[in-house]
Amino acid sequence: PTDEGWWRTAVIYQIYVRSFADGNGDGIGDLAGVRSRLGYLKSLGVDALWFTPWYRSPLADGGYDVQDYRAIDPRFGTLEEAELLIAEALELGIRTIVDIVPNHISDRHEWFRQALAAGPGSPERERFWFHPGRGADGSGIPTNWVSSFQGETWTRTRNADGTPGEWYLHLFTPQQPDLNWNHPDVRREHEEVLRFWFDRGVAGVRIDSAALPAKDPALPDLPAGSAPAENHPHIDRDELHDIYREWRAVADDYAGERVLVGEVWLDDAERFARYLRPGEMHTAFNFGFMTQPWDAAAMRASITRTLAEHAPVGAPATWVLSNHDVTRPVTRYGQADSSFAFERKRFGTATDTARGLRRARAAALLVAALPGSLYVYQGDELGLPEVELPLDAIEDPMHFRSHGVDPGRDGCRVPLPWAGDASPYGFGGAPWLPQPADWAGLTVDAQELDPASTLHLYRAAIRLRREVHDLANGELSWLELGSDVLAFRRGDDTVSITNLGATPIPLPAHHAVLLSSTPLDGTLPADATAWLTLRPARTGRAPH
Ligand code: TEU
Ligand code: CA
Repeated sequence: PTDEGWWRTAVIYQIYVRSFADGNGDGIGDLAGVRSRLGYLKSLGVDALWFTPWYRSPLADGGYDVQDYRAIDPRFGTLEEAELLIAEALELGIRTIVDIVPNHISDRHEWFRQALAAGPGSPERERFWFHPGRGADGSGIPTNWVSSFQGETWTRTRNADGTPGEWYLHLFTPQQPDLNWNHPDVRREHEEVLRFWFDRGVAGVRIDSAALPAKDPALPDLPAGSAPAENHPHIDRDELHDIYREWRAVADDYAGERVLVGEVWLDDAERFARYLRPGEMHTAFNFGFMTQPWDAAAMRASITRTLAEHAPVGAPATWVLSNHDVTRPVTRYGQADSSFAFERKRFGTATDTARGLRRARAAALLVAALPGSLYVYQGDELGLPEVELPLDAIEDPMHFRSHGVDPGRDGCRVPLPWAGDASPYGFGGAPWLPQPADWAGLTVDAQELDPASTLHLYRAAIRLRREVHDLANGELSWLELGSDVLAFRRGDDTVSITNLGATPIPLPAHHAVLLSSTPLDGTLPADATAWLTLRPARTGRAPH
């Protein structure tokens, strides 16, 4: 495919490699598994695949601890297989996006091993943030920065003679030392990694934790109380924009469009949009829908804000209902308390899965009708719920913070069910995370046979999004159909209506139904979305 700007309206499917499909029966998803399921992805109609990190890694954080960017983790396959996969997907018209993690690397990466071996004051340590501790014996932590993972952001090393040594910075786990982006090696290496993958035909990169890599070299403490709005020591620093301009220049060196997709977690809309200025990233994830309750006013405000923040920089919006870090939509939307947070919780009986599924299906159609690109996290097209795992099965490091009170993120990373009545449901070998006993009805095979399934709904939505010109390209204008209704027109005559209220609402006169998340009987039920084509009312003018 050579169409320019393909990413502006693309549907991008996120593959969590470890849990997608297992080709060799060891219970771990792999590239052979993905290659065997390319037909499935083609029939789903997606334009691109984003692979979470597939590089050699100890998997201390699911691969976001990269040991070697130029090798595929042996559990997932080989570099040759990755090249075949990229080429085979492209033959089907499907592009590939890989994940780049600039903030940190694995503590097993050769750079970090060299730094530990070379000791304090060595040039090898300058690629990271090594620092003496505070106090006469150096036992005080160098800054008071807080990690969203396990609290502490510094870990103390030992010297060659066994005595306590310097500390190193890690905004995530101790197995993920932060890189020093003031160091020329760090900049050069990442540009070479980009070229390495662009040379192998990948169409883009997803930039992990993109607002974090730059640090204030003075390493100041955070003030007590709230975080500073300006000049934060490690979030959203101005130097980042130079880095991404360099990356954009690398991408632009390649014929056809190589795309940069940023994971930019920032509350401030203007600061967020700065990453999307011309010459920087092409797009960035919009996490608005992951934090909005099932509420018409809140969702409309989020959509309006998103479109408004993108317009001035000319970047398309993106729409993301979930990913490998957050609770599955079926479970989120099934919570009794509609003011849910996306954070992981233990749900138990507080979740009404049937209602959650109705809403997740309605939300899927709602976002598929919005202008911009769309991300689908593997398994959402099957309506999978969050899995409440046995605590000893959980591997996610987030689980271990606060002494395991937080179940972590593995509940949305359970291997996919493809076929059959019992685990492993056609996944391959005995899955690395246990699958629930009641997933037989959710398998791909079962859903293929049921025209009302969530899989068929996603497939139809993605097809229509491409076929109906106005859905992909039309202007958006709001329709006022009541305070519990989200309704908008796309282009001249295509309309999406979502009923977030408790009772059915009448549909507009003179319409044809394009698609709906639930069967319609002349009205739109609660927790449902319908796509309609409006027809002009008969004017009574005589035909000529
Ligand atoms: O996540 C970035 C990030 O900031 C996470 O802490 C996020 O806030 C949290 O997971 C939300 O629940 C990215 C990756 O998506 C995540 O899987 C990695 O663990 C993290 O970076 C570190 O690389
Ligand atoms: Ca395997």
